Amino acid sequence: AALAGVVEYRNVTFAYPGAESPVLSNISFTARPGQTIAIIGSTGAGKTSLLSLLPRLYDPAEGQVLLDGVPVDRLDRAEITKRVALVPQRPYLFSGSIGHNLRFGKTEATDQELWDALRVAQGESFVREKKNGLDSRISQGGTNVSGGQRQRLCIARALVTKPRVYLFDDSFSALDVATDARLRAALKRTTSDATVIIVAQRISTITEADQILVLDNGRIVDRGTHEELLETSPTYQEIVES
Ligand code: M5T
Ligand code: MG
Repeated sequence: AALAGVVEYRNVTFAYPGAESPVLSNISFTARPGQTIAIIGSTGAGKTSLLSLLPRLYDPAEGQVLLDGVPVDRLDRAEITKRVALVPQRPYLFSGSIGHNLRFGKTEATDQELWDALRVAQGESFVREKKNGLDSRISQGGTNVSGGQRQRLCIARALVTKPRVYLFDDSFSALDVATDARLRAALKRTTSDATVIIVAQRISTITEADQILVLDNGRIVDRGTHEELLETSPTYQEIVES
């Protein structure tokens, strides 16, 4: 299908503007609809930078990032936004109601769509417990919700847009292990034909990924399933043991 959501990075090298050395070198991988690709690696390895190239927060110096076979620099930005949802590492809530925050990517979404997204994101009960539900106010920067609630609201916000591709940058780190597991199981059910790329710190978040990319110093040093990497990748073993 033409709008399937196939993501391909082809020999991508990237340096931040003004920086001397690249933060990503020769990155190649493909993520297909129905798949979950996980990216793991120590702090500063380049995980956030890698994700940022698909929605074109930056463009690579060399190589190509393709969406459904088309280099993203040839796509309309609105087209990319419609198909790709990035849940950033520091998700942002602005002052306004919860509903207003959830409709950020799709202003015409119905209340039902918001509740459906909240249910998947494990945010339904804490929003229901608030006196004003979806009309409850969030203060500037989301300071009146917890870190885990903020993560779940931002995941729900992404779900509302029903994208073809989800990019989760460390989006489950503030959740306890049980909530993390429930959320990902619900996500898998509702996004079963979407392409999912997950950056994670916690190994339990990614053990079921179809492929795990081990990023070290801007390079993919190993790739495989959890079981394969346990056998073959010293870098992965170090992360598992840390
Ligand atoms: C990789 C540098 C950063 C690091 C390298 C976001 C950002 C990063 N960097 C910049 O110079 N400018 C920027 O705007 O790039 O950083 P990362 O991609 O953020 O790494 P990570 O996501 O794997 O790390 P973490 O801590 O989120 O696990 O040298 O200084
Ligand atoms: Mg990061």
